[in-house]
Amino acid sequence: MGVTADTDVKLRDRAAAVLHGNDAGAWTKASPHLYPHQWSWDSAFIAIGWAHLDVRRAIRELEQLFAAQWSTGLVPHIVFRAGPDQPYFPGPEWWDCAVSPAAPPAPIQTTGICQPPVHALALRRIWQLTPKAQRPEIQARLKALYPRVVRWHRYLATGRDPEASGLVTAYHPWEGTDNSPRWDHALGRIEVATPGPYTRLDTATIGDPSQRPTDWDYDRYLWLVGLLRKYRYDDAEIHRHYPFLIKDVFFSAVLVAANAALLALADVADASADDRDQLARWLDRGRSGLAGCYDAESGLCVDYDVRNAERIRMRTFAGFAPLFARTTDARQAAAQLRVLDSGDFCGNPGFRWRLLPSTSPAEPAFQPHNYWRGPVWPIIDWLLWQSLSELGHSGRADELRRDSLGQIAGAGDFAEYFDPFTGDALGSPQQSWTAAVTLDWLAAQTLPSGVS
Ligand code: 2M8
Repeated sequence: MGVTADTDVKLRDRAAAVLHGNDAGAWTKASPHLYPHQWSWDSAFIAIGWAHLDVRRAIRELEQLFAAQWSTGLVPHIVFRAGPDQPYFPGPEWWDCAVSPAAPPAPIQTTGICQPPVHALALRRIWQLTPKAQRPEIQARLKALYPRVVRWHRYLATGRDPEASGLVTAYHPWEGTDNSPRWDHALGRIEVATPGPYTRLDTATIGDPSQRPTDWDYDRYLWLVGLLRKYRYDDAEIHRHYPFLIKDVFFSAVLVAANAALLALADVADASADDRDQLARWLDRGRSGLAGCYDAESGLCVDYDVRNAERIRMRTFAGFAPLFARTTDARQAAAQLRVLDSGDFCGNPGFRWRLLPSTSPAEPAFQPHNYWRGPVWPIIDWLLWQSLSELGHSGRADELRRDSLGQIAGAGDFAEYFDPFTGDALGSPQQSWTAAVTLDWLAAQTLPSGVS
């Protein structure tokens, strides 16, 4: 990473201190003030971080999250666990998930939407890092968790893909990349969004509203929650009536990688032949779904707006879905790598680090400070690093790892996101998942080959 081993040790200690600081015992706050509850994909990344400190604590994180799984298999995007002294908006009353018979019983309180399924990747990492002496215990816990993760993937492959297209339908911008310009057009069709009176807390916590979504966005986010509530979070009803249905290529790519990770753990988990067949079918279906969204001209994959029956041609990190899904098509991978390092993405001459921005600087919607509209997100570069390593592009993968560590060390904070031009920290400080992937990156140089 261009810094000394001594600096690495300090960075590791500081990253570990962030996880310990945000640790609530059996689950970890996504960040100390802005996000005081348990978030789904944050928890998966966090478990990867914990796995470098304590594999028991790591698997506990996932067990705790899956304790809030819905009977449909959905793993909710937030499990509300913090007390009233740590407010977050919108809280459980906005979601009112008790309207759904599928929601977990009180006192568990959750939202009714979900986030990308990074969990299987975390489970695999935990197993890879489990010391021999702890293998019997962790294997038993992994075996208990595995069928729940399969159920989660089944929900995504069925409830979220009634067309069996291999592509996951997202219901809400909060299903991962909140104010990404990928959603602008679909949100723009919602002319009247009157969710009722509300007070945001996020802009006050962050202090600089230009780093957060606008009120126009929040009106629509909350109005959509009202509709989901009206349809009692029932997937069939939602698919019949609801206005925001997007085939999300990034979410779908993570599911492909996650299905592969579950297959890799099938022997450890003693998975049934049926589950193995099913996982392999979802994996193939996901790959062909993504192949159908690939635009050879731009070299990027495109999302699809189901309600408006149109492709969403927006140059964002999601366009690299084939890479995130570890595409088996070598020509496609080569084309994607060329676009990745072009001036439209990592190769932009003004960038401080050669990292993947959330939105291309060539897009008119690009804003270098604003959340998912431009900044670099370490977890996204971590997913890309994993994929490139697995695809055999170890040189480029290692550059991503070193630049990511350089960015975090240089900014002096485990920030939520970073300005691509200056490398400055943005959003929430002490973000758990940034600390977690830092721990994984720092350990990567010492892991035996084949582990990353
Ligand atoms: C962000 O989203 C939350 C709502 O879920 C928020 O803005 O309040 C997103 O970056 C999301 O992907 C992430 O899981 C969450 C917690 O880090 O924050």
